[in-house]
Amino acid sequence: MHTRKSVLSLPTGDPILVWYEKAVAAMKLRPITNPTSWRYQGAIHDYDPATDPFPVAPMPPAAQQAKYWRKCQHGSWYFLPWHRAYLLYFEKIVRKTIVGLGGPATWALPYWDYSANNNARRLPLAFQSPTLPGGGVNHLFVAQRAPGANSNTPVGSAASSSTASAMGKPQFINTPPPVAQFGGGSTGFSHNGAFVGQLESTPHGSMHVAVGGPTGWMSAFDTAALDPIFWLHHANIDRLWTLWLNSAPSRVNPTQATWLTGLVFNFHDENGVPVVIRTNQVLVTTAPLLDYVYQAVPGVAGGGIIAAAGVTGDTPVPQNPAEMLGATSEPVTLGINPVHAQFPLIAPTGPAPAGGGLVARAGGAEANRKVFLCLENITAASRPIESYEVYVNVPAGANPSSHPELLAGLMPMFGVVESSRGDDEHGGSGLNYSLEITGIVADLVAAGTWAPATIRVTIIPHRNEGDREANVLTKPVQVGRISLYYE
Ligand SMILES: [Cu+2]
Repeated sequence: MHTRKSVLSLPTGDPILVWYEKAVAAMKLRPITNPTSWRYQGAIHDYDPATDPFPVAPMPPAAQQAKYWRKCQHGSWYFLPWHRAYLLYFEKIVRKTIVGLGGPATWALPYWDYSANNNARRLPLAFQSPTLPGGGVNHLFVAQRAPGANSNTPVGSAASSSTASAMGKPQFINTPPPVAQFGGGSTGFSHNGAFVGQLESTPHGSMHVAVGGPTGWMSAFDTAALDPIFWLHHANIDRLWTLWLNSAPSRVNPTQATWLTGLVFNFHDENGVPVVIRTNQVLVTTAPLLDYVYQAVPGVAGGGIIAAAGVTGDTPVPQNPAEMLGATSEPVTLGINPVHAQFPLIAPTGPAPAGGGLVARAGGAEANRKVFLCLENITAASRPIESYEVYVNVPAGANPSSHPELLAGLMPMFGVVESSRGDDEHGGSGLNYSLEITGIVADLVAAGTWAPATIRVTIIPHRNEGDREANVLTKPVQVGRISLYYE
């Protein structure tokens, strides 16, 4: 059994990182026509000849590219199982490469738990320097990252690394019409798609852009996996899936056959041989094919080896149908300055969580009603800023940043350009987020400041704490519609 360890627990010069660097260097030397090469592995996630940092001929045949490249699953319930399979074969390729170089067959991918504390958001030191301690090129270094990322500044913010919202979701599958749950919505093949699940949004998307900044590789689908930190980031996301399942008996994976076996994932194994794998084959990480567990950070609750809980079972049905109480009537264009969108709300026909309902949340039919803000069809023609912060009912004239209690959440711009393009692999409808604001509305009701007939949404750029002055938004982002739902 292989153990994926926390990179935070590895001392400088630990063999896990030393051998990872050597393997990345070796994989970079392989031509892109070799499925075990660094660039081929990156192209499996996404590939765009227009943004390829190293365009060179020859390329793999078009039919091979069509079958294996540009297959990352986003905005979908396939997000977690597809990326688990992607990491699995990548790890096997790296391990075989390491063994070929004389390294240990016990090697396993480390994970980056950036949520552990504020210092944990510093990029691991082994990735920051362009040169190795003994001289020579460090192949874990990438220049195309957020300002400060390679000079030991914590990337992102406490908000962008927070797992609280994702881990608090009771269900895996997004609830219709647009309520984000843990794992994403029921879709077909989805290079980008419908509403993301909460884990895919934050911390996944928000930490992608925290590392990549406005223009770096980690901020776009087609370059993200070229950064060696990508794989440690996704190992952490994969670990959080297991932690979520282990956190309560009621937290279970979907049972639908379409999720379990309906989509075939095509990869190459460590020998460059084509393999086919489906969701139902990656649900238990201790199964012979996967053969790994996660090691928790010592001293953290639940410390010790984390074995996979491949739990599958029925998910509870929401008690109330969702109702839309209001929406913007025109698209909203985001910029560098705060943008406000105010729209009227009708009274709900079902039990009301707002007004009297939320006050009585402790019991009765209203107890389970929740309030969601949905932001749909978020598009941009070129790369904008990392993320936006969405606030509810900030008092007129006030600085939103000084009202963290009114922060509904983040809208990471990871993949916004790719998902705005209307080509064969991309829907063209942009990103879609839903943010739960039940707690904010309840607090406003309790304070007597909630006006049930209107809501005012304020959206401002969110930047890495370390480079607030360095990044300036230059490209506009459009939000097709903002709406409020009671579930
Ligand atoms: Cu990702």
